[in-house]
Amino acid sequence: MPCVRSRCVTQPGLAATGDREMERKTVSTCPFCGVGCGIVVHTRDDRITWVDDDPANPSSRGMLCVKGRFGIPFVQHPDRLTTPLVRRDGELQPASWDEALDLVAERLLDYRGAFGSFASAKATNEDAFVQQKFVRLVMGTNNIDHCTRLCHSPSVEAMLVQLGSGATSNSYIDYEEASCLVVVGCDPDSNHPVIASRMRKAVDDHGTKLVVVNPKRIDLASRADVFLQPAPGTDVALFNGMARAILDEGLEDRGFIAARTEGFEAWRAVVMERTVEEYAQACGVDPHALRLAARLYARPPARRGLPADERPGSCLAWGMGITQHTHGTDNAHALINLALLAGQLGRPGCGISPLRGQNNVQGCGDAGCIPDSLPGYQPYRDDVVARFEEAWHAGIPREPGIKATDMVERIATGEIRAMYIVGENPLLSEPNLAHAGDLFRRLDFLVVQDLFLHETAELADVVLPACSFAEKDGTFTNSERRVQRVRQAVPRVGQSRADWEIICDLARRMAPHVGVDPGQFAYRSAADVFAEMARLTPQLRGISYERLEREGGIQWPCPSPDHPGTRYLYAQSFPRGLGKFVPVRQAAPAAELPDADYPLILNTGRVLYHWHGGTLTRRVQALLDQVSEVPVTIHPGEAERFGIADGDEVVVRSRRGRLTGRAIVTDAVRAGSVFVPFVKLRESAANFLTNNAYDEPSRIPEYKVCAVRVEKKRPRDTALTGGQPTASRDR
Ligand SMILES: Nc1nc2c(c(=O)[nH]1)N[C@H]1C(S)=C(S)[C@@H](COP(=O)(O)OP(=O)(O)OC[C@H]3O[C@@H](n4cnc5c(=O)[nH]c(N)nc54)[C@H](O)[C@@H]3O)O[C@H]1N2
Ligand SMILES: Nc1nc2c(c(=O)[nH]1)N[C@H]1C(S)=C(S)[C@@H](COP(=O)(O)OP(=O)(O)OC[C@H]3O[C@@H](n4cnc5c(=O)[nH]c(N)nc54)[C@H](O)[C@@H]3O)O[C@H]1N2
Ligand code: SF4
Ligand SMILES: [Mo]
Repeated sequence: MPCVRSRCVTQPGLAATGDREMERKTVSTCPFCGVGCGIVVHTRDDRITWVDDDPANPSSRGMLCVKGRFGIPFVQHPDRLTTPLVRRDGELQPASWDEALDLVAERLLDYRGAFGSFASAKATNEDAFVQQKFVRLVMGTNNIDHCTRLCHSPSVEAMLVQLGSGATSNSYIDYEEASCLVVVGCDPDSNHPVIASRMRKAVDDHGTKLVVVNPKRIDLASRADVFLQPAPGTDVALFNGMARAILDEGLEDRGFIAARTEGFEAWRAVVMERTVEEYAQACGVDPHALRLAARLYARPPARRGLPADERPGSCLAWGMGITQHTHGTDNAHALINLALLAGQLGRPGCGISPLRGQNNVQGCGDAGCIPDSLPGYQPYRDDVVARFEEAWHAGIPREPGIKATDMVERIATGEIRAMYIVGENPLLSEPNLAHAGDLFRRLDFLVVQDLFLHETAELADVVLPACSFAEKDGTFTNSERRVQRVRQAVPRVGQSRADWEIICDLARRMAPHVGVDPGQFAYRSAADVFAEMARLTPQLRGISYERLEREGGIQWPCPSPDHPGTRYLYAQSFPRGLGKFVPVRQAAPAAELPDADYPLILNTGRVLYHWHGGTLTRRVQALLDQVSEVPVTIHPGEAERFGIADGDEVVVRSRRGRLTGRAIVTDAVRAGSVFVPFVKLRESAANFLTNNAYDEPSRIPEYKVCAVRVEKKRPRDTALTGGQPTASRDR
């Protein structure tokens, strides 16, 4: 079976056994990224022996990347939490489930009103649905959020305003059927490898045109017809420039604009304020290349094999390079304006894709783990709230809750005094970790529910052991809105339990004290939970476990049991009616820019072999072997300026902290910047350096730009990592 990219690794701990007949096989879904590849988990004597692809899965079509194929040994790693832990005499010590849950129930009852919860985009839809029900019904608050806040919240914000829905509009098959792909601020080869593979197939087999926009020369750029390498934080200028070029050459889709949109003239007036040359200069790209990119997107030449009567389509895909800025929502508006201008929505082979990150970040939002709406993005409107209250036989709050990044900041004001964190590790994933750590330490009461005792769990008052995707039944929803089954393949590790079961047990203990019927948390199975979620969520109403069993994954919206599911959205109209142009002007590129003391821009992101802070992938030897130190990628010009050679151990410092890593000198990064993934290796982690400055509408942190300096590590710089400011003048 093909392994995406040829970078396969050997698999200690998952060595294939000779006699395959003795093995059991369980069809499930990859627990890493939002592509949602189908996997087959092979087990023998209750141990996972091997993971293979699922050729029948329509999202992955027999492909897997290195993490799906070789990254699963974290499931049965000896570090897994096996019992609840309760802090006694300052130490986390093993406790029974009854002791731990009684304590959590008793303490949380005191904090209704000053409570917040993070849900997990790694856990299932069923886990997420039960958690938001607990927070709303038992804790009486809408203070629930998850990592979407750190991820695509600006995209969702912009799409809701302009279109009325926050999901990817198309499917992976549309990338293969497109005549042009525009890939912006993301690195699919490392972060969505199977999507990258499908995009390469389009380019190689069908002659699809490719435009890549990224300050870093990512691998996919080698296949691009146009590669634009803008200065970080200047995407509004770049996309307004493309829009201006389309208008100058009359390539806009006038029929689409007239029939399907509003606000065109006001938006056009703003775009016309500058010329293509001025826009190109503002973002540091060649104006001819900008014009060419605009032509390819608006009117691509038909790809090979396209029926003569079909209009060639363009897909726009983007990632964190767009969103993780103090003007992330403006960036997303600029992209959606472009799609409306060119009419590249609502047909096969076109559409817009904010590439979703975590395996179930789509589903966690769909299930209602966001502060500003109920399951299915339903607003806190009287009729909607009444429907939930009728189903749940008790009142729920109508005030929007506090967003994740604000919950952390509002620990300082006492608005948040207790937190329940499920399957997230904010003390590696939030920006400015020294600051975040100070805040988390000020909580009165912290519960963490996870597979491992990670950095955040170490501060908790109670730690609850959750079981992984391989030990439970459920569903994940991937980046193309496909709801897919997750099936138990191995027995649970230790006393760990599924997240939804733990929360139900806790909720039943607390319910009688807050006027809620404990029967509301008495589900018999994951299927039971899904059935309730589908009943209350219009776009999932037609999906059931029976159908998923029979038909495989189904793409929402699927409003009725006989509906086949939806490949692409917006064929006839947008959920808000007309698509809305929103004028945006380029703001200052970032909150903190280079100066004499910190002359470089730090761009943070990911590498193929690691997952976020590394809680999972540091425990997979085969992946750790590939990348075991923090790579610091630096431009040759800067390397020379700061006396750094390829392979040197280097120290990177910002006003907030420092890390030690290994230099990779390459002109793939833009002059003036360094790229560091945010995985923690050898105690070094990029988020000690990043800036807790936020985009106003979405409250996403500016992970993609802050000012740093880099120097070769000197012998006396031992164990340089952490969050202390590095020079007295910085204090
Ligand atoms: N291997 C692996 N895969 C993952 C993950 C992982 O941790 N490891 N995480 C998953 C998750 S949750 C997510 S959200 C996705 C993220 O997937 P991506 O969005 O691909 O994530 P990043 O690595 O953050 O890459 C963002 C890209 O933006 C570029 N960039 C930086 N600044 C700018 C800018 O100002 N403008 C533009 N146009 N580009 C810019 C960077 O150079 C980088 O290539 O990956 C998912 N997949
Ligand atoms: N500098 C910088 N920082 C970033 C980013 C960046 O690009 N740059 N990207 C941001 C983005 S896009 C994201 S999404 C966040 C990610 O931030 P997090 O979500 O905090 O990161 P993960 O390490 O994926 O955390 C997932 C946790 O879930 C646990 N887990 C796995 N399965 C289960 C389960 O079934 N149940 C339970 N209870 N736990 C489970 C794992 O052990 C792990 O601890 O980081 C953000 N931080
Ligand atoms: S592309 Fe994503 S979903 Fe597919 S195998 Fe890799 S990590 Fe898993
Ligand atoms: Mo993400």
